[in-house]
Amino acid sequence: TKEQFITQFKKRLSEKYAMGVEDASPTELYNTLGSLMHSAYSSDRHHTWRQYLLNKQKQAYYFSIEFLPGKLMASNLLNMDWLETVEEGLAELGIDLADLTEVEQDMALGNGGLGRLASCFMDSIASCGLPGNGNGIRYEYGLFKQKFIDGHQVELPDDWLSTGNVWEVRKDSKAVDVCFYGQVHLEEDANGKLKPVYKNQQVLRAVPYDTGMIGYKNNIVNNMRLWSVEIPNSEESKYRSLEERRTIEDLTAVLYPDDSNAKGQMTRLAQEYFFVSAGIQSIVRYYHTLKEPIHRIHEYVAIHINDTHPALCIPEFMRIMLDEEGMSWEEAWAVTLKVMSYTNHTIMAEAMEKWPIDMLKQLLPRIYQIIEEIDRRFVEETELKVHDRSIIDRTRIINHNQVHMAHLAIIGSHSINGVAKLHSELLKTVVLHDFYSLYPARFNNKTNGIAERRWLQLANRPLSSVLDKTIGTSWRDNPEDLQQLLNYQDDQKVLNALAAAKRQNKENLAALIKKTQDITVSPDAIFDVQIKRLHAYKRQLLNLMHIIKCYQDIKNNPDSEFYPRVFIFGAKAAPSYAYAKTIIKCINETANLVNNDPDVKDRLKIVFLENYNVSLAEVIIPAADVSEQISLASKEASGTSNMKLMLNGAVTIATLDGANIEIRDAVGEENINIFGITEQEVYDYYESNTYSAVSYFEKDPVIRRVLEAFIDGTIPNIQSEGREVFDSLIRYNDEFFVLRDFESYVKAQEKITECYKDKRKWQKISLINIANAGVFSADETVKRYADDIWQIEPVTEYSSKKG
Ligand code: TH1
Repeated sequence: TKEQFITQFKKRLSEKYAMGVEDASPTELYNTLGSLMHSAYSSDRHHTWRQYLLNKQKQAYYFSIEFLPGKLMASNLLNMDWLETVEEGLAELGIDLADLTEVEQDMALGNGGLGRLASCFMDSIASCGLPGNGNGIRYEYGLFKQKFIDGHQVELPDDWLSTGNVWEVRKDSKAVDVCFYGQVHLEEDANGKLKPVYKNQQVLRAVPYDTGMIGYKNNIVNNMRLWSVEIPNSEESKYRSLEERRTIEDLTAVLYPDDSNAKGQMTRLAQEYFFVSAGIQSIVRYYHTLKEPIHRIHEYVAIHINDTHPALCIPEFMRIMLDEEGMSWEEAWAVTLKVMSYTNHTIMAEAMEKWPIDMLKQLLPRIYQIIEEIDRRFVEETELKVHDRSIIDRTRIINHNQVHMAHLAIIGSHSINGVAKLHSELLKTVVLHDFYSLYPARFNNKTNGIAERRWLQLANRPLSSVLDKTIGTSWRDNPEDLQQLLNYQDDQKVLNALAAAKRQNKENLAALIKKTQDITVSPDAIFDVQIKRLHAYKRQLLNLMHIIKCYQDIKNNPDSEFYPRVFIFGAKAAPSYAYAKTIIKCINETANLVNNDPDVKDRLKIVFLENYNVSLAEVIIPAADVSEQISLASKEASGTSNMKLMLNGAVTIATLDGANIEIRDAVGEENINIFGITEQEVYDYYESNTYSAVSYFEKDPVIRRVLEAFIDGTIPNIQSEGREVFDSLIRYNDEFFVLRDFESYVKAQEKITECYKDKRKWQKISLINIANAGVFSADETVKRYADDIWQIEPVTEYSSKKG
């Protein structure tokens, strides 16, 4: 109760800081609340763990080199069913919960969609009562903080642990050793079995930090285990200089900020092996406590490989089965295949991870031997199956002095899935077609999903309360119940209430924009939002070109009617991705020009919010009117901001790419704005080699005028950047067909403006989007993973109540 909470809170504050509420800072109050919550869910956590152990339940382990939870306090309070009580209790003490959550640093151990998906899954797995855990790296520095200086992106370190972390628990007793480098050879042991003998290995200690993943009002608390590197006591004498120690500690120091762009670096490879080896060792160690025979481990353990970064799970698991558990190759391979499953998240060629043989051999000599043997057997086996030998060349793991990680992941997994229907189809028919012909039964689709509790209940309180009043509260437990909203699509009172909630969120975002960027925007304008990593294929440039066209239209005809719009961007560029940074500079300079031009009369505003992250997304998404999902068809595997924006009532403008197609199917053609060429047309262009960007420049005066603005000084301060953009389109023939799609994009934008002017029509479309967003709940997605891939089951009612 509220009274109990107040008593406990004051007591804890006094114990921790010897202070009263009046003297404590927000940080001290935050830490006090966090510590109180931690004590409260710890018994559930222990109990959940005991249940899994006693029931010997099969558990899934989600291996991901990225997790992007954002802030945990509010979502933990919600899931613990403490939110209201704590808010009221704190209010009584004169404290605003929002001031405390403000103190929390975003946990940003991921780049974008892939890492955020992993965290949405962690929430949903626990909320569905499923036995599943995360395994990853505890980076000391998360994704860089982005600043704009003269319109350029500048990266600053994200020292997120400097203020402590109330949610994690260091588990010294669960630490394991991970070995690198050295030499290895095989020797026969007493039983005539070949065993590896190592020389000159580097031994590092992996220390786990566990964070409870709290289920939604179900008393289940799963675990996200993140590993940190240390120098083992036994090795202390070896690393005497500060520099030597530093190179070791670097292993878990920073997250690689490359989104879908593999980077050939030893530290990255060592990171991959480090968390894979530590995770698998701790799983096998736990398995032995069950006292079940090792050849049945697949009945108790499922390991999921999130993109190829953890693909070394396969040879590492083999290594332990062979070298430590004494299995034969055939036995070890049989269980490995049953344990492992893999998700592919992109078809972009440059994201296909490959490592030079020499690097792998040097860093992980035993693992390399095992990969060689997997490859040898794959070739031997496949030769018997196929007529056309060239297929082997295209599918084997080791080729052209490189180890192909996707091939390793596919050959060693019983399930391979894409993340949206179109993406999974393209895997089968194009990108992984050879593998599909070898192993058709392994391929399946699991369309991504989102943690709807965070993205609606927590992020959008005004909308949540309208929903409660209109359709009751069952949607909070069962997002599919949002469908009931469809009964009110012609109810003007409900439509008005939804519009009022949107208005409140827009005012909130407008205030944030004023505070952080000192730009005044009107909530009467259309809020048009594109939030995602900056990447050429995502085509922020297409958006910018349309904005420039609007600006030129206004300049040419200052008194013509132009419906006010605010174009809002949030995006980080990989620090090494020069072209992406160029686009950022161009958007920022265009913003400077447009926002300060008196002719515009505030009808057009451009806001590029700095440092886009989960917390900022929670403010932007509820305020969006228009959702920009404009990647070149076939390039965006799924997208997930598309789902979050739809759930919050934004109307989508989209190409037929990724999950946009499934959004269209859910809302109907009339309630989404589709434009642009299809994936088939993209492939036709590749095949016929007939695309000519310059012809659009020559024949379309609008395109010509817009592109000239990049190089003729219209937009100031982008001499080199404007030229670079211009050349990318005209000289290098526009790799992502921006000019091809421009005209249909402009038409779709004009349709949006017309539609928005008809308030009632717009509100109805917005309602239909909210009502149909339930299908994208990550709860449903993880249940499909659980049933089809992991074969894990929820804790039973009976055993979960015991205790
Ligand atoms: C993203 C995809 O680009 C996006 O379409 C998808 O919705 C999301 O994953 C979740 O499935 C990817 N992020 C990365 C990051 C790295 C490498 C590949 C991908 S694909 C580092």
